[in-house]
Amino acid sequence: KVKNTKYRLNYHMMPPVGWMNDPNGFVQYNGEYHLFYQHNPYAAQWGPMHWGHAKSRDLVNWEHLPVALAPSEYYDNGTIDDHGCFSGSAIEKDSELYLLYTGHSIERNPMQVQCIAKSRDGIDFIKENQNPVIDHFPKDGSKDFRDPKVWEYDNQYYMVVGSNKDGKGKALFYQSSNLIEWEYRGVVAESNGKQGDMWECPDLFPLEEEHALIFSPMYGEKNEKPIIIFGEMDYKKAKFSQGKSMLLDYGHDFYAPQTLIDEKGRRIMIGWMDMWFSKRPSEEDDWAGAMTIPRELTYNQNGKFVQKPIEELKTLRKNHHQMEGFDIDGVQRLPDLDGSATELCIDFDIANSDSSVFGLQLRCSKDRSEKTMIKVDTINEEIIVDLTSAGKGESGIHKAPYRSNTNGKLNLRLFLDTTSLEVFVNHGEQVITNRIYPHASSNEVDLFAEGGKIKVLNVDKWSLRSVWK
Ligand code: DQQ
Repeated sequence: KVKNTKYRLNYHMMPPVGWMNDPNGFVQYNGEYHLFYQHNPYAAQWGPMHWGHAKSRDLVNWEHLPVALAPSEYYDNGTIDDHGCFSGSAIEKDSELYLLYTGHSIERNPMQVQCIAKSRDGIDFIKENQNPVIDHFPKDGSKDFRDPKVWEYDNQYYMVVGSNKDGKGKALFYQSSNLIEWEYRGVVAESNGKQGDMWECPDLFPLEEEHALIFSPMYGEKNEKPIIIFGEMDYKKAKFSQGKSMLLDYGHDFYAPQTLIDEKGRRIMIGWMDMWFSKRPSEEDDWAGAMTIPRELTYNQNGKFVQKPIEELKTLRKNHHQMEGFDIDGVQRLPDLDGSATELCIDFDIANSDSSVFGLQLRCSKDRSEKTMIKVDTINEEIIVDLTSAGKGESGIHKAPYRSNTNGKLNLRLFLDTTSLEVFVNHGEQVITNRIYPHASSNEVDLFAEGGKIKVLNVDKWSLRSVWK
């Protein structure tokens, strides 16, 4: 059990105790959603990686399940995954659930190989006797060879594995008809020189007419913000044509996202809501790490790529409060909008306002010495999340570009939880995710406008209930 619940989240997935990083094996199996994750059950720090496990009927209410994979003991001849079961994915075949993961062993050369474990009930997993199913990186890769993501397309199984060579991050492409024997097909995509020298957790999937590739890039020892690239996938030539790209999230605490396709045909992504270099005050309470809310990846009516909080999150809402048509000039405290676990949806009318910097102060202490600021800078067209006075966590300033809609309006939808803030700009055109660690009593909300007034068209606020009690 955790020592103290003060930093525990209300409606985000988090480990029962111990450490959590990347989402793994995100899949719908027998109608239920399963989420596995990189987990150290014994400490609040990264260590020998296990696969933690939870399931859900709606991606909102979760049930923790026993650890699905653990590193195996070390024998004289070495083992495949004695230093950890690293990230990977899941797929169903002939009613069985297959987990594909990276066996990590620092005493073996090569250090990382790809492995399989199977289950009939989705709870107990048995590692395959044939492991590793890929026992060496190919000529285009290196000893960093990890995070297999598998999918089915035209009755074949495909897989991308993250790697690097010659200073470029790469997605290595494999094909199989049975999930056990894999043929190496080549480098399906690689860094254009500015997208990292190592790609972790690649995920390649169809998205409406095109395909999309997401990955978490490293630059030397430093992990950076995950990227999405849109393009065409040629399965015959084993090539992904790399078109437009963008950051998936502009915040500090978002890494290693993974997607699934569900029975409704939705492409849903979840990410680790933390980062390798984050401060984690909850470690003193014996836990660390959480997942973002699930986001549907789709296109809006103007054909723009958006990340939409999934519909099911609306079942968390209680105590609706609405405010319509008012101006803010200076700083104004709005007691009806307060709370530490809330959803706020606000429409601003920029075209008919004269303030060029406006926004919100959330998780404010009574005297405003502690606060998490969201500023809209209409001159530089930027949304700024300023954590300088946000409490114990990271204290950076995080900026995302935005375009106000053609009619000069801006929508912000905010998901606040005890120790997190996810900002969706213009219905998911940009997202900014951060962990914050204010005092539990810092619950006030201010709206502010500098150098003139801002017209607020509408505010909806809900308290969000806890799924963990
Ligand atoms: N985390 C895992 C690796 C992956 C990294 C190890 C990304 O498999 O590359 O815990 O955060």
